[in-house]
Amino acid sequence: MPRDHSELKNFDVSDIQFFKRNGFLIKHQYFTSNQVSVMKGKSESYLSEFNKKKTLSGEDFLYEDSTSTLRLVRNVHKKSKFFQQLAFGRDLTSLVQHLTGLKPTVLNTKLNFKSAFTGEQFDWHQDSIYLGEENKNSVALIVAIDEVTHENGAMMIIPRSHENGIINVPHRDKMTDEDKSQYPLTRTLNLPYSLPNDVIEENYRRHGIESFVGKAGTLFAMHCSVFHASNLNLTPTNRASFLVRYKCG
Ligand SMILES: O=C(O)CCC(=O)C(=O)O
Repeated sequence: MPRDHSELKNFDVSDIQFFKRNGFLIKHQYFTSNQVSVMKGKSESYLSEFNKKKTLSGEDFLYEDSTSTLRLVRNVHKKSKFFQQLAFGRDLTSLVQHLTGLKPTVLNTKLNFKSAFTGEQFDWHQDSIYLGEENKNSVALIVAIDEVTHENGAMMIIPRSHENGIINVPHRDKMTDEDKSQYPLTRTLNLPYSLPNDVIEENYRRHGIESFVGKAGTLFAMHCSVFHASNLNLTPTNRASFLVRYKCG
């Protein structure tokens, strides 16, 4: 997918400073509407395949807790040449290199669907606890395939929370009653490691919450130790995104 790299050439040193300090960055309209419509077609083919067969099997296909809606597809770069080229291509890898000063390697990829009416929440968590200590400074790039609004379950992040490093939290199946009382009553089954309320509260008091909102084609960059979450999507609009995590250095 050829792209004009002029934005990268104009990449401001203040973008890099902002990312280093806050652990995130938003680049609006990073991809053109033509590029986005190709991505949208490719991501919707998973949904139409699902609707045809009413199932897509394999451990990479994950469903919402309370409906048969497709929640996400893991390892899309192994299933689709298009997403492979996007994940490994210069559009994204050169951005990560600019932000971190380090050579990125693709760790994994995902399509998150967050479908209209049925897309469920992601509890507060850090990606780095799933990636391991050796990958704690990885970077996630998230491409908005649909417009992300405050209403349709935008990702919320706590700026500067990557400064905490990895917070050691218990697996949900190994929690004591005391541990459980520190968490929201309703939790998604899909995230065994999530962050307790007091950790969120302390960081929120210091740095607040920002939302990843933007039109389709916006690019969100996030340090993988940043605390983040998202709500249900009760709107009639889908909110799909393509996510790549890069190990840096
Ligand atoms: O897309 C979202 O709402 C959240 C995604 C997320 O937190 C993740 O994939 O780790």
